[in-house]
Amino acid sequence: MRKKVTIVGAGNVGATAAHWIAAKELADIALVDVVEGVPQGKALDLLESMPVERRDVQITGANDYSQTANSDMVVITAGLPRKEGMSRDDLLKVNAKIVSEATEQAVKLSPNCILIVVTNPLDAMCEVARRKSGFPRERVLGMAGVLDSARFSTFIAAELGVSVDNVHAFVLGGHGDQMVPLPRFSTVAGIPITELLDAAAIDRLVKRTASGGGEIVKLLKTGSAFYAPSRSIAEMVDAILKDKHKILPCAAYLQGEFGIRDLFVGVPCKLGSKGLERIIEVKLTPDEQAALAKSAEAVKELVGALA
Ligand code: TXD
Repeated sequence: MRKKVTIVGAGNVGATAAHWIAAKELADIALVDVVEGVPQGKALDLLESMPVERRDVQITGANDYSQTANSDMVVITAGLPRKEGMSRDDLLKVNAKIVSEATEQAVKLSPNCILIVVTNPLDAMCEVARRKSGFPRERVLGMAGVLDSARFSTFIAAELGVSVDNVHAFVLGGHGDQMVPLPRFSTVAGIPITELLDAAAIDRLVKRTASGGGEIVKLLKTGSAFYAPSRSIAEMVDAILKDKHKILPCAAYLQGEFGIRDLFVGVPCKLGSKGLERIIEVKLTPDEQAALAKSAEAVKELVGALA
């Protein structure tokens, strides 16, 4: 039987993730959104592109969860953007309610699914989904690290004038400005970038990566990045559905790894059909460890404000 992926939130990120997943023929897709007609319309439009693409994938859209039953994976992108006059905490609470409801509804019909949380603030929303689902940590992951490392890779490749295919960037920590890039583990054709770029250049690329989301928001004016985020979701879906045992940076619930406990933080994760198979721990320098601890502290604060 074909695999099935539910995507909650048929906005920019959710609908474009559906596009990548369908184009790669990874799974049938059920799109869910609260806006009447939008998940139905986008699902039908995408379905009608499949004969041209020559892919056999079923794509449905609905305002309820009836078509999501028995999904192998559920991706949660539902949420509201921050509006004027809204504090970070207000947004946290609004999106926590949305993610909590989405989790509850989705896991009722797909009790064995693997959850991928995308909604911001990412690491805190992962905790909401973990609590609500009651799933073990193997089946609750957050997408952010694949995106952050893709942005870092883009800038490294451009700086050195080499193929993106040669670049492997390594990031830890929370999403966006909480990111902890590790240049000594970021390589070009196996060579650490610390051998190829001076400290000032690396610092410049790191800063651009950490504010990569903001750079896109500034250009778009309305809305935020969605091509790279949605492609990053498809990467995690591919690794899991194809049982690839692929190591990708993801938000995972740490249980003492990297000296952090009971918190979602971005770390290298081996992904396979069971979801999280293993967290890959590396020895950090005191500076890197301190940056990661600071990143974890920010997540802890947000999780504390959830109650
Ligand atoms: O790296 C990352 N994790 C991120 C996260 C990268 C990019 C975007 N990131 C976050 O994903 C972003 O901050 C948002 O919290 C989500 C979704 O971003 P997107 O750009 O797709 O936002 P949209 O276009 O506003 O889409 C959100 C959709 C919209 O269609 C709403 O109607 C829908 O969510 N929505 C709901 N769907 C289902 N159920 C409920 N309750 C609901 N509420 C809103």
